[in-house]
Amino acid sequence: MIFDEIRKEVIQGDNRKVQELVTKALSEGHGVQDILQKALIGGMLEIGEMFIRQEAYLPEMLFASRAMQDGLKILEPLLVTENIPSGGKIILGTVKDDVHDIGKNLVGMMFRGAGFEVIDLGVDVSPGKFVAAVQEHNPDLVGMSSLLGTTMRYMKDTLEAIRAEPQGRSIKIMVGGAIVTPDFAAKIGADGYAPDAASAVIKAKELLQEK
Ligand code: B1M
Repeated sequence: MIFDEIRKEVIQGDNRKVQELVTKALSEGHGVQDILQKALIGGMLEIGEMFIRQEAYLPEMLFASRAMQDGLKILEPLLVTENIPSGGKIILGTVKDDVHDIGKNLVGMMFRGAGFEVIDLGVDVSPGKFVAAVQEHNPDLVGMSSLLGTTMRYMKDTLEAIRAEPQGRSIKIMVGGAIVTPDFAAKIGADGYAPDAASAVIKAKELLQEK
């Protein structure tokens, strides 16, 4: 099955083969979401499990993530076809001390595809940097991503720092990332949580309608 082959090459970190196979899967008629979820993200989850079992180490995870992101480049034009201007400005970033950006990039891609203007602050974004961006861009929504148990607390710090700004109370704040749960989001006072990139778009639209 082609999805098994893609997962295997993601784990091997062979970006050229991943791109070839993703192109082949599309030409065979497989759906974009299936290729993304079952093959590319599936491969990343598998290498994560290997990392826990100490069958893979950081360099392998890094190569796998590059291969996954190169595969994603083939899917990107197909993921962002909706492109209707929606009149919403979103600031997006991975929180302080956290460099995981595959999920955040995917969320950003989907937001752009849904017509939002996205200002991506990148990774390891401190509360102060989020606040400076809020002051500069006056967004409708701030989205934070975290994948580590050690960094999710910065979501709370960032949220509180934004809320302390004059315009901060009217900005919707949304969180996500593998470690984040709906309970955690509610506990820190976030306006929204989404488990994946597609539902992040739905949630953001809901939140912006409330504004
Ligand atoms: Co890291 N890492 N990593 N890693 N890494 C995890 C997260 C881990 C679960 C692996 C494991 O142990 N099984 C573990 C965290 C454990 C924990 O805290 N509970 C871990 C660890 C421990 C670490 C280091 C500490 C390892 C070390 O140094 N000893 C280190 C930390 C570095 C740092 O950040 N300071 C580290 C480093 C790395 C790499 C750099 C090698 C690499 C990242 C490369 C990159 O991102 N450019 C990496 C990778 C690749 C992973 C795994 C394997 C894959 C993550 C990923 O890309 N998933 C990961 C294992 C896993 O998650 N099972 C792991 C695919 C991606 C599409 O999913 O990001 O969850 P995700 O995003 C989803 C949703 O969560 C959601 O939508 C996305 C799309 O559906 N979403 C949002 C994300 N953000 C959202 C925001 C929203 C809404 C939804 O609203 C705003």
